[in-house]
Amino acid sequence: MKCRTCRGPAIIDLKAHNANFCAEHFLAFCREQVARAIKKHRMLGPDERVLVAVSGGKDSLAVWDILLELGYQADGFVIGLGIGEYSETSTGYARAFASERGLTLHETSLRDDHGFDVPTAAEVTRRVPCSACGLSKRHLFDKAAIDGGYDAVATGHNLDDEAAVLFGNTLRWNTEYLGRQRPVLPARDGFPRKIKPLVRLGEREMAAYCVIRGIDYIVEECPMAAGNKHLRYKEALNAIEAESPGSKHAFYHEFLSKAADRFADDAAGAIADGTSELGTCTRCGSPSSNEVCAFCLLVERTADAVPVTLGERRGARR
Ligand code: Q46
Ligand code: ZN
Ligand code: ZN
Repeated sequence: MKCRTCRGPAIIDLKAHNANFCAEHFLAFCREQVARAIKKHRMLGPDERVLVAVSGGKDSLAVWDILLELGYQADGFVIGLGIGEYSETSTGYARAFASERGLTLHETSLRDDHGFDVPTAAEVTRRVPCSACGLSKRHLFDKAAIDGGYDAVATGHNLDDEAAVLFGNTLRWNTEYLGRQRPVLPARDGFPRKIKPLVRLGEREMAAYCVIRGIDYIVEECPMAAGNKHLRYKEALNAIEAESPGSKHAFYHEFLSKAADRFADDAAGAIADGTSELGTCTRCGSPSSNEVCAFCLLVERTADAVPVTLGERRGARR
């Protein structure tokens, strides 16, 4: 097995790209894939500042590292979600990554700064934990980016994530989501631009990237992800990919080039409906179609709740 670039011994084979690489040229390949995604989808200008939504997992630390390697001004932001030991460990990896490299990492804690955590919010709202978690992350990342004057928020969503979401949206022909499933969401109405620079790289590549770069990350999945249907979609796509390498890439990227525009009206209609009277949350100042935004309502609803510790959650509905 020889490196495609230098013909030296290769350490990784990428069947989807019909290529093998040595460590040095694999890193160069990853950077090139991110640079191509940024250019093709016009994610960032050369002098723009980007805030990376960091979780402590491989994808978010890798995207931060690659953006810096490509010369972008990238700071990190991590949220303490209060999911027991998982959150403490993952935040620890984010802090270690930043401090070893002298980077700026902004932090907030749901429990310390907002009076609740994800397991308690799930119990109070009687919904899946990812619902309150996703709402909190979107709100806090958006607000941190706007308040900090960043041009965009970058997330570590990779090709496997995006293909799995696309698979779910296609299975149900959820045309509104299909119209919105883009690697870039432009800034609008007080929300920052959102970018996904890893859409050309998969999970296996990101894990290899971190190992080669010496980036320590949390390997365990979030304990609240169990039963998540996206995990099942990923397994299904992995089975197809094993038989037919390159399928995931084609599924997602051909969707972007050939089909996404066909659903633009569905997405535009939904955005217009939801934001036609967009004002400002009277409590936090974020854009909101109601007097009080969904995050501030969650803070209010959870204010008097007895904190739930993991393993104690009962009777929550999916
Ligand atoms: S952290 Fe939060 Fe994820 Fe855990 S509770 Fe769900 S959304 S699975 S990326
Ligand atoms: Zn090489
Ligand atoms: Zn608010």
